Amino acid sequence: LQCRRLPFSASASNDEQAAAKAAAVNADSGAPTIFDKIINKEIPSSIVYEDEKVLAFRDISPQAPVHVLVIPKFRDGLTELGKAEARHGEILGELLYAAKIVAEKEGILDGFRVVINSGPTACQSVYHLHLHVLGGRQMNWPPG
Ligand code: TR5
Repeated sequence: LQCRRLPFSASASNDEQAAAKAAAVNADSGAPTIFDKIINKEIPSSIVYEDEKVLAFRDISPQAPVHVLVIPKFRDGLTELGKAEARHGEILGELLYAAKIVAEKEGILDGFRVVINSGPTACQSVYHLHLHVLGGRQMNWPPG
């Protein structure tokens, strides 16, 4: 299994890239993830938006000028979108709406992309459901 990750900019430090790699796993074990530590503020993140259910923070290895992750504060079994059940419908809607709020705050409502990688074949690396909000440059299609 090969997930090719090309940094959009060289701005991420070697330490940041090493941290991102260290956290990467390629299967859903259900174990706590690095995002729990971000939610609990045990490790710092650059928070863009927060409410009682949702947290949005900048990706450590940005693939576009704006690259924000939107996550549920309570994972509740949502390690990946492919594990969603009917009871998750409300939080899934809230995450999508939070993505729009992030796009508005970041000034990219003219065009932005929301991506969810679900499972190893889609290159998911952190098993706590998250939406990538990407923008600030011309996006291309199809995605890789
Ligand atoms: O590959 P998927 O779709 O699972 O996305 C996971 C994302 O989490 C990647 O884009 C990583 O760059 C990002 N990531 C990983 C870590 C991290 C992070 N974003 C912000 N802060 C992070 N810390 C502190 N540690 C990470 N390991």
